[in-house]
Amino acid sequence: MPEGSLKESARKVQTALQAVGYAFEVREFPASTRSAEDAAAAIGCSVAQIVKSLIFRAAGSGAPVLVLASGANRVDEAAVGSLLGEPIERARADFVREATGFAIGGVPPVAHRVKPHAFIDRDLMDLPELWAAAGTPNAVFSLQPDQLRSLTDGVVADIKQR
Ligand code: 5CA
Repeated sequence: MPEGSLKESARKVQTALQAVGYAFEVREFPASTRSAEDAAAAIGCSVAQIVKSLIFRAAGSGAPVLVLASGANRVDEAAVGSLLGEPIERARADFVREATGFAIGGVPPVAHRVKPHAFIDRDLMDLPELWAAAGTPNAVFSLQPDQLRSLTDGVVADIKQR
């Protein structure tokens, strides 16, 4: 889709990706991509290939923490807290918007207002192609696991609930 026709928040993501040298194409779908299940259905990929960009709040410092999890997994918050060195808690919607500049349902892995600490679910690294949100509940882009790592400076770890 031509960049000029994207919604403002999706264009912000497209521009940020291009600025760091990636030729990713942000795609908007008529159907919702608000949840991992919605996104997988709209794209025609597996739920596991969807990158959930989840925002937590470090309990002590109040810093935003980005957890990039496979759509098929639930996050073990205690494991992330151990890696970070302080407990984390689920962020409220207003904190998500404040820290990232995006609303829940469209939070991308990149282009956040404040660059967060990032952790990547190891399961994502085994998949050839991933899809992540691109700023709105209808926008996504595809990328490879190594690109997710370099874009976010995320630490790859075992962070899923077992
Ligand atoms: N666009 C899709 C797939 S790319 C997407 O953003 N999925 S997501 O999983 O990364 O984001 C939705 C997540 O937001 C939910 O899994 C849930 O963890 C979180 N969420 C939903 N409602 C709230 C809320 N009220 N407060 C905090 N987090 C919420």
